Amino acid sequence: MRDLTAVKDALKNHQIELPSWAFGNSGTRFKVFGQPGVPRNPFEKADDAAQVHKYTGVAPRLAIHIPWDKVDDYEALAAHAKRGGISIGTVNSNTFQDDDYRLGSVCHPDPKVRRKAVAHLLDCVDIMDATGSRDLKLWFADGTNYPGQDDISARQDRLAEALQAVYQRLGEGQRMLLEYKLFEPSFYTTDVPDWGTSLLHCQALGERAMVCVDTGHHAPGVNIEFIVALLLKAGRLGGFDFNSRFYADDDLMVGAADPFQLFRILHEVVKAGALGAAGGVTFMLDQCHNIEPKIPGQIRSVMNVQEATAKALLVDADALRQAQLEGDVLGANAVLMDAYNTDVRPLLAELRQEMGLPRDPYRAYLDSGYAEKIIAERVGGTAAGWGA
Ligand code: RM4
Ligand code: MN
Repeated sequence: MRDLTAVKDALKNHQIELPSWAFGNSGTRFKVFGQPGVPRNPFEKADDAAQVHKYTGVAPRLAIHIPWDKVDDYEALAAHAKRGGISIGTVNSNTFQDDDYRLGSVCHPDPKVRRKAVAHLLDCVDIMDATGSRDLKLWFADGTNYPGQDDISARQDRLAEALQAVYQRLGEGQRMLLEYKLFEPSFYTTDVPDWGTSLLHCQALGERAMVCVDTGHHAPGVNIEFIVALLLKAGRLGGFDFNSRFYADDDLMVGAADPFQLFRILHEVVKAGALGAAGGVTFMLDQCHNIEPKIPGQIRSVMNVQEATAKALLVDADALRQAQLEGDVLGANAVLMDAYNTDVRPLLAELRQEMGLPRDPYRAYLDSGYAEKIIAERVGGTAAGWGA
């Protein structure tokens, strides 16, 4: 796609969803560094997310995590978000921070614990009904640490049973996204460790069960764009959790560690025509800003995704196909690299101007005074963070 108007239209319609937890305090198991001005409740998280949308124009949804974002009135939260110009997106479940889940949640050997976990997942669907969310995202910390600790196969049966119960409860138009992760917190087996496991469960469930690809959840060196291409072909790519990593699940800003990988992933998405809303792929960030300021970190991440997407849209598809069919190895590679090596920042600045947005959202936010305002206003109360 080299017609610049078409490229710009595609970029205008490419929406990126923000994670509520990126606005709260976070850290490693060694230390959480608190930052001034951090939101103290989900309403303030929505206010901060609205800022990211205000300056980028392409981040109109906020994903929530339950119980981190538990409120008495979810309709009120959705209405509050709406007043800020955004809406509530994916509802993320959390079955990993309760003492009962020491040996797992939906895969736990004790049916009582499994029932508790399923009840939480069903509560999440109720929340989706109240907020108007489309997607329920499931990530399970379930697994084992030692060979022989539990029965690998029996745990899969327990998982399938729990997923079935939740799938049955989904309302019309709602979907279930099953996220995989190689390891951590479990070190020997993980019950949903890879895309194959996730896909098998989704296929057993039905069309509205889809795979979520978190870009930080693979072994080093795994070719993620290959997985993306296959899931797109199977019609089962439900969404991304974008972030970048140097070692494991680092949750750093997307495009920071390997912008070329992000481009290659988005090239597969663009080729499959799955960039816009009709493609059914949720492009979410799943990141933590442990040492950098949070709202600017989110703005930078959105811009990084936009830059990689713009480059993917600039790939000369005809020239690429031609070179591939002719077996022109170097020519085909050059077509891809030409697009990747294009400086798309002027194009994006122009696009933002056309959309009535600042040419540089990052700078515009810094100059806006919002950071100083929340630091002055948000005094007292408990800053949001993991478990708060
Ligand atoms: C997990 C996974 C989930 C996210 C939690 C916080 O590793 O990536 O998507 O909700 O972390
Ligand atoms: Mn994730």
